[in-house]
Amino acid sequence: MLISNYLNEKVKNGTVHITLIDPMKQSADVAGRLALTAQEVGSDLILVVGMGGLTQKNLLETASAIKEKISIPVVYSPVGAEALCFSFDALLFSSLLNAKNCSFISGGQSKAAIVLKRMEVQTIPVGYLIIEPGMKIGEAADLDLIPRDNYWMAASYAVAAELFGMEYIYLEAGISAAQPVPAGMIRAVKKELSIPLIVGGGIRTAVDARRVRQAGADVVVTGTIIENAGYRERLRSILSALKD
Ligand code: 1GP
Repeated sequence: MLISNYLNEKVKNGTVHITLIDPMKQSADVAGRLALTAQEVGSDLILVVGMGGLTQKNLLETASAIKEKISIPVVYSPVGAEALCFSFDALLFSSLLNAKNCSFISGGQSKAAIVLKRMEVQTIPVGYLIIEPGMKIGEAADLDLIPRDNYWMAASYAVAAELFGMEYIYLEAGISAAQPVPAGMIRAVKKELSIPLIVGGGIRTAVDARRVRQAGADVVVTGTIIENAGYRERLRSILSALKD
């Protein structure tokens, strides 16, 4: 299955939900169980992202534990070239466009590019933009950070990414951000784009999810909510706000 076709079809039919799992935050077995819950509740795709200290072993074990349990696609988004694994259905090939450190824009990606092409790995080109506060990734990348009230700056970067040929734009407030990307910014970016918009970071409740969806997000990513007790119900209420 071509994952970009799968995603495009889903986007045509409504808002897509992605559950983000960081292999460093739980054992591989637990990651598999979380992915299964996400699938049962209605998530469309699992995105594996290792935010810090990801090892090859960890990634391989988590990938196989998740793949064993679920049938929805599992996609890997490498932060650098720290660990690679070919058992994912596809790879988000993201460029962090508002980084000042060029290893986040194209340097890290170039280290893996030839191998990915030779192995015929499906890659989905994504223009990734970090919005204030940005959290951990913001600190690591040394950013031209987009302030929460600078809608023009966000839209300008997003349109530049579209013109570069990216298939998706991803507005990221940061893992565990206190608030999601502002609805006004999502609206302003969406208005300028002809490609789908992914929004993530700080989405904790059904109210957040509905706001982000109504502002124009085509794809909504949540991560942290599955790390806490009661995650099945919380995820269920987010999914109902996105899919009703
Ligand atoms: C996906 O970074 C997010 O874009 C995940 O953020 O952990 O805050 O849901 P949360």
